[in-house]
Amino acid sequence: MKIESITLREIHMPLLYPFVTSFGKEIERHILLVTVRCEGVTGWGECVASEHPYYSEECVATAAAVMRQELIPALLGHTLERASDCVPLFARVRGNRMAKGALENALWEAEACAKKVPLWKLLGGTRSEIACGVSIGLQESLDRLEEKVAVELAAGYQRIKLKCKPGMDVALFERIRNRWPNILLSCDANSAYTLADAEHLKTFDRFDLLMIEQPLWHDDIYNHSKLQKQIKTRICLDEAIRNARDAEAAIELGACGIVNVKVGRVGGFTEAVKVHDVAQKHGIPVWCGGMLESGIGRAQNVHLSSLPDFTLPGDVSASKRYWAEDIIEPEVTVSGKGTIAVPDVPGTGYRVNEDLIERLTIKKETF
Ligand code: OSB
Ligand code: MG
Repeated sequence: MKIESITLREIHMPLLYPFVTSFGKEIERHILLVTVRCEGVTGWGECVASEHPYYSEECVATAAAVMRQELIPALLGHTLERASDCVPLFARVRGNRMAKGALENALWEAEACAKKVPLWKLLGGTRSEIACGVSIGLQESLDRLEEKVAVELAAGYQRIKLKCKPGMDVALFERIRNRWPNILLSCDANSAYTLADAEHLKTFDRFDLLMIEQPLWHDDIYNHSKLQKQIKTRICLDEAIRNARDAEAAIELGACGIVNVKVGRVGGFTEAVKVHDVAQKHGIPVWCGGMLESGIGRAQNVHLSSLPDFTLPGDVSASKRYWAEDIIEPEVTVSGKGTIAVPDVPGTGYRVNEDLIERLTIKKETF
């Protein structure tokens, strides 16, 4: 695959509902998209960085700058055998994994199209449908939260994840557990607690949660291992797992019993598969996280979720939960039993709606 040109653009997409977490509120997504053209095929990639560097250090402005200044020049003109060959080309740029992931994933899509194989096959996937859960942001009231959960359960979703933070935790779990004693329920603190909250976090055990996601510092593994010794509920690490070495360290230290794999957070499909493999080797289940992706990232998450150790429902849900109109056709849909069929056609099986993307584009540069 000779890399002939790359387009970088920023689109703005209003969310159907604001998404509120312990670190902030999102009303409209600012999304960087990349298009890589090589010898007659085109691959699209989505950068999962947000407008603000609140979930991670990266944001739209830094990712665009690093792509423009470093990553795109490192790629242009090269001929790659396979998408993962971009990893050494990017290696001297430290961090900036979401920026790298967007370009790498576009190359995987291009490779799948060039070889006329489904993306899942290229990644090593084994399942034809994936299990879906939802992530429910902080709500204004418990009544509103309960209504939201009822809607998602009626739609068939197999796991409900509640965002939480100090002062908005036990009361939420109590309300939802009382009404639905047997559902798969988990929570995500996005680093809102410290080890001084260990006694309080212990009280979560009585709600029989599938996991508590990233309770402590975003960059911490060691303190999670201390916390895990004090609580029964399994810890799932999200923010703290940047690569397969982190996953190995976290698992061997006993810092988590479950790993959330976000392809952008770990820098692209090559590393995401490695994280999966490390967890699988240790008997630790993984699931695919979400970053409020547009259809491009969402479709790629569907394919990643088909790997064998993705045994828990992911945060990969229907396009219509987030967007009035998604930028792919068909949009991602979820069956009444909370599953998504993994398209078994060359590429991702979703077409990119370029007209709509043009209308949503704020900035565009071609290199
Ligand atoms: O921590 O998983 C998270 C969204 C933005 C940033 C971080 C997270 C999330 C979600 C949303 O939980 C999951 C989704 O895309 O549906
Ligand atoms: Mg999370």
